[in-house]
Amino acid sequence: MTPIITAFERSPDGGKGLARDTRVRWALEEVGQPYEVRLVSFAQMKAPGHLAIHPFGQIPTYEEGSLCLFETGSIVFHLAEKHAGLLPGDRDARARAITWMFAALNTVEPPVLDLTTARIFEADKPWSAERLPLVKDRVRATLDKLSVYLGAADWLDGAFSAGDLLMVSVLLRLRMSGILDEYENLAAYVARGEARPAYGRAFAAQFAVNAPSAS
Ligand code: GTB
Repeated sequence: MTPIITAFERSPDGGKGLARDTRVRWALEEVGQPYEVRLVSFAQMKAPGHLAIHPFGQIPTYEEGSLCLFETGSIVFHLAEKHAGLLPGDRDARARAITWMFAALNTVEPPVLDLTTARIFEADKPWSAERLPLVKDRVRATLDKLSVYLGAADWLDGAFSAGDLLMVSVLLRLRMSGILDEYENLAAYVARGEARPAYGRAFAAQFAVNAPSAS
């Protein structure tokens, strides 16, 4: 059965691959699972048909027969449990990889999202210039520790895992701010993730839909 995911009909990022369907596409590509995509407009996301599978009216979703999932982390975890390649077999190593999935989404992503909000959506506010440095420093406080932990390792805990997939995806959102380049090892870590053939296929698939030149 070919799973179906949802993605923006046209992502506001113009094909940079920052919307969360790219994470799900990447996981599907890593495990070699073909998939179909249903593109949805903002209006469709808020309509009853989509709300029946995503209570908050967002993308991505994942449908596999009668199973409907939302929340990117849950979808990636489902794929990692169902297929080989994204979680180690050893019980303890698996628990650590899952811990990194949570760390990416619960510890690292919140300040990163806050920075996106501050840079893009609050840029015209009178208090923006005063607040932005504080928000950037909160991102740095997290990245300082992540950078020390990663050190010279290729991945967070041995082999590439779903934890790395989500962490690289979160860090990618920092590139435009310039903060990622302040951390040589984290920038190299993200580049390693992007160099994976599965990421390349996922990126190309979303780019084909969202690139400014796409019809
Ligand atoms: N916790 C949920 C998950 O992890 O799946 C969050 C899902 C979510 O925020 N989805 C966003 C969405 O549907 C798309 S990814 N937003 C529409 C809405 O809420 O009405 C967020 C996103 C959008 C665009 C960019 N971008 O242009 O760079 C980046 C990220």
